Formats: sequence, C-alpha cells, structure tokens
Amino acid sequence: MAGVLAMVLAGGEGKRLHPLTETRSKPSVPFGGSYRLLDFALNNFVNADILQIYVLTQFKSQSLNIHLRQAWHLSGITNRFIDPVPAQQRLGKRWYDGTADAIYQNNKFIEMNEPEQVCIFGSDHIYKMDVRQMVNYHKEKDAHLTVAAIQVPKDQAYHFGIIEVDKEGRMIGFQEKPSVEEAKTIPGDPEHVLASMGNYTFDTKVLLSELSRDAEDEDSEHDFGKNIIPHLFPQGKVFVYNFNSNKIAGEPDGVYWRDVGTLDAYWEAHMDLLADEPPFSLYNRKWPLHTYYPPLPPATFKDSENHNTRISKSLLSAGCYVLGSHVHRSVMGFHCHIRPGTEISESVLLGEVKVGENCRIRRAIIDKNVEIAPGTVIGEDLAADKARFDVSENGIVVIAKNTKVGF
Ligand code: ADQ
Ligand code: ADP
Repeated sequence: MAGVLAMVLAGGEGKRLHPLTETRSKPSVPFGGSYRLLDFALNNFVNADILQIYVLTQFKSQSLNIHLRQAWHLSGITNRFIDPVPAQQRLGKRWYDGTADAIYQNNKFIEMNEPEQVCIFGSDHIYKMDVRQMVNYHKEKDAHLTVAAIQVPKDQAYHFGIIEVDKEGRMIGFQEKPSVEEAKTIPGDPEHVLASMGNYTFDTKVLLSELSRDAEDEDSEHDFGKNIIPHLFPQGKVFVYNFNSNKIAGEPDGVYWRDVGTLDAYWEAHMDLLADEPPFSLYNRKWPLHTYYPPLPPATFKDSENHNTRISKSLLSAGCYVLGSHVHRSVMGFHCHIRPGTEISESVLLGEVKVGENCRIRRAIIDKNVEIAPGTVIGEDLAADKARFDVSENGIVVIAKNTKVGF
C-alpha cells in the first residue's frame, strides 16, 4: 500500500507483567509459544501490504532488536523496511515523555519518507486487523486523524480513551481514562463504552504540525490520548474507525482484541488459544502469523519405560521433548524438556524450560531458562508458592527467568 508509513510504539514498560518484563520490554514478551507480542502488530501491517515500518523502542530492547533482525529483516533493494529505532535522545538529554514525544523525536524519519498517511499503532495487544481497511476509511472521510475503536464493558472505561461519535463517524467527545462513573456510555447501551484502541491514522501534514505545536506547549504531557486527540477533535476532522467492521477472509465472525497487560490476562489469553473453537485462531492461512523460528527439530513425544505420554488441548513449539508425561491445556515455547512421570496442566512455559521427573505443575507461567527439580509441586498450595514465587491476583504462579527451583 503506497504512501503509508507505520510507526509502531514498542517502548512499553509493562510493569503489571512483572516478572516477565524484568529483562525485556512488554512488546518483546513471548506469547503463544512461538511469538512475541510485537509480532501481532507487525503482522497486521505486513499482511495489509504496508511495508515501511519503524519500530520505536525504548529501554530493555535487546531481545526485541535481536528478534526484529532474526524474524523481520527485509533486504534493502526496494524501499521496504522494518527498522528498529532506539530512543536516541536526539532532542536533548532525555528519554521520551509521552507517546507523542516518541514520534516527535523521530519526525525526521517521517519527513524523509514523505508518506501521505502515518499509522501510529501500539504493540501491546493480541488481535488481527487489516490496517488497509482503516486507511481506506480515513481517505474516504478525508480525515485529519482516524482513531480505531472497539466496544468494551463500562467497568473497564478507566483503562481507555473513551469516545463519543456522531452518525457520520465523526468524533464529538473524548475522555482519556475517565472514572467509571464519568465515562460516557454508548447511546442506548448503558453497559458499554466505545474505547480507543490506541491505533491512529494521521494525515502527515496534520501530524507534523500538531506535534510541533504540542512540543512548544509546556503544560502538555506530550501524549496522544491526553493531549493530541483532545486538541484535534473539536476541529471536526477526527473520525472513528469501528474495529467491528474490519473483515479478514477466513476469520470467524466477531473481533478479538485482548490487552495482555496483567499476568492474569496473559494467562487467560493463552487459555483462549486452547479453546475448542478458539476466538483467536493461529491457523488462518489467509492471515499467516509470521515470527522467528529457530533451527530446532520438531516437537517430540515419547513414552518412557514406566509412563505413557498424553498430550491434550495444548500447543507445543519446535524443540520440545516430552518423555512419559501428561500435558493438558498448556502452551510451551521452544525447546522445553519434560521428564517422565510429570503432569502439567493449564500452564504456560515460555521456552527453554526443563522439568524433572514426577513433578506436578498447574496454573503456572514459567519464564525462559527455568529448571525444575524432580518431585516439585507447583500450584496446589498457593500459600507455600507465595513464599517462593510471584502469584497473580487470580492465583497463577509465576516463575521468573533463569530460576532454578528445588535444587
Ligand atoms: P495506554 O494504555 O496508557 O493508553 P500507553 O502507555 O500510552 O497506553 O502505550 C501505548 C503504546 O505505546 C504501547 O504499545 C506501549 O508499548 C507504547 N509506548 C508507551 N510509551 C512509549 C514510549 N515512550 N516510547 C515508545 N513506545 C511507547 C493508550 C491511549 C488510550 C487507549 C489505550 C488503548 O492513550 O486512549 O484507549 O492506549 O490500549
Ligand atoms: P527473551 O527472554 O526476551 O526471549 P532471550 O533470552 O531469548 O530473550 O534473548 C534474546 C537474545 O538477546 C539472545 O540472543 C540473547 O543472547 C540476547 N541477550 C539477552 N540478554 C542479553 C544481555 N543482557 N546482553 C546482551 N545480549 C542479551
């Protein structure tokens, strides 16, 4: 799609995902066995044939940079690229303030490519969107800015920018993260609000002039939700793109959009993948989900001398080796080794996890490079688990990267 530049915001700290974000930024947190969160945003552009993409990183970006190089490198003969842009402190000695500042500090990249539209998207969510359809809507409306939106239950309003819209799709009200009491509900539907997805398509000229104006404003926090949208929408040229209208061939009806910003949401989104009819499918050939695959052998399952292996409702990535164990409703990243007599259920293993003989593990998230001693029990006695590990609000046990358990 010519004339469209994508800027993907990938600097999120992901505090509520601690300890998964102790060594990496939120967008580089592994998801679904083989992917990282950022992959879903990138696939939304690449599958929509938008191939001029900058990925704005901030701190703890090492594993994200390597992933971009290994999985998303485009060769330089054409004008297609997926380039990481580290925070360069170009405009003085400071990190980015808000999201608008992150773009402003990199406005040279926009000027250099001379796009007609700039898509500024977050990278914290699991969803599929054909971005082309949003850009076409933006063009039809001759909009200055188009904001993607989805209905969410009213009690979640305080997480989001809440939108009011007229019959033509024009934004006529915007509250950034209001209290649940103050949030404007959808007319005729007092239980729902219309939430901004944090995905923006801008007319380039409007974006650049708005960012310069905002940079001069000393009272501004330089954030799209807090400052830019509230300033722009009263001019009457901000439109709202209804994510429900986005259609992708081969996808079931109804859209899926999940923030996996907390440990419980992260675990639940994995369980969604394991449903009999998953609301988010990894299998649509018309929307391939690209990522990095290391050179590993296929996942291998064998019975041991005294134990058979049974695997049900699970996703196991390449290099996994399961010997004489039962695995139920679980997701495993690359290269996990499970020894005989072990039972694992409703758990997410991020990769490079070794589990010894005769362990019982349930409702756990286990980060990379963890080794678990034979006979260990996790997820049955939460009081004991709390003394050793992080435990989420809903009782999911989380074991941090590089931990040795029970040795
Ligand atoms: P928030 O959820 O607060 O609200 P925000 O923290 O602004 O989102 O992050 C948006 C995206 O930018 C994320 O992908 C994050 O990783 C990234 N990011 C954050 N700070 C960054 C920085 N300094 N540099 C680079 N990347 C950065 C926003 C909107 C709401 C909207 C929700 C939808 O403000 O109006 O409803 O997103 O989730
Ligand atoms: P993640 O836990 O986010 O998946 P990995 O452990 O897979 O990250 O690391 C990704 C890449 O980054 C690897 O090639 C690894 O060698 C490299 N890496 C990780 N941490 C560091 C670090 N502190 N310094 C340099 N390279 C690192």
